[in-house]
Amino acid sequence: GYVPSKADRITSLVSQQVDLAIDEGDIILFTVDAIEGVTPLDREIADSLRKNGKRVLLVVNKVDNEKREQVIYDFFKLGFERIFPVSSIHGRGVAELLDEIVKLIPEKRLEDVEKRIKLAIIGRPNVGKSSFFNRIIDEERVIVDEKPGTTRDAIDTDFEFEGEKLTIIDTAGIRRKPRVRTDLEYYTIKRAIGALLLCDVAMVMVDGSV
Ligand SMILES: Nc1nc2c(ncn2[C@@H]2O[C@H](COP(=O)(O)OP(=O)(O)OP(=O)(O)O)[C@@H](O)[C@H]2O)c(=O)[nH]1
Ligand SMILES: [Mg+2]
Repeated sequence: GYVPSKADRITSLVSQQVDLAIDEGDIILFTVDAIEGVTPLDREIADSLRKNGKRVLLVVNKVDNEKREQVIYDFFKLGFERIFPVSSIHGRGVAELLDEIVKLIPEKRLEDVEKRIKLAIIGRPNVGKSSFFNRIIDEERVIVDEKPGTTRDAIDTDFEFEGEKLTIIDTAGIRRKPRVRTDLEYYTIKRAIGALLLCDVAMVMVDGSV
């Protein structure tokens, strides 16, 4: 039979985390690091994102000055049509990105006017996802509430931009070797609780042999 190689297993762990993280959002903000450049893990994440049909915007963070604009072209390697250079520290490019996000919304809103569009920030550790999250909510501070994730640092915050109701979600950094017990379990448990809240009858199954 088919024996997955170590490389396959590593890839699937990455795509597993990508799938779980993107499930959280309607629009995915795939964040990469201009100082580090394109890394193999960025490529893996990009490949996993392509397999999924969600709308993805490539955000190149840490573009703090014009000089650094020159390195962003390298990120076209990741296969996205457009690149959004931002600096979470200085705030460069953030308004342009939010404008683009708002442009993507109308189609969705026709279906359900009350639906909040969820933006999920995903990417490998240390690219500046949390800094980017903070920058967005600081700039557009019409925050309704902030919900910390259980044990993970996954946090979502409601905010408004140009009259649009949005939610932004900071997710755990995607790793080659996820901290399975925390990163993956967080989403699994969250989903199980979600199902429990939606159902009318919950069946509890126990192991009679113990
Ligand atoms: N120069 C520069 N550094 C930045 C920028 N944004 C974030 N950083 C730095 O990048 C480092 C990581 O930032 P975080 O926001 O914690 O990164 P993260 O992606 O949330 O990391 P994980 O939560 O571990 O996945 C910190 O030292 C930040 O100060 C930026 O726009 N420019
Ligand atoms: Mg973070």
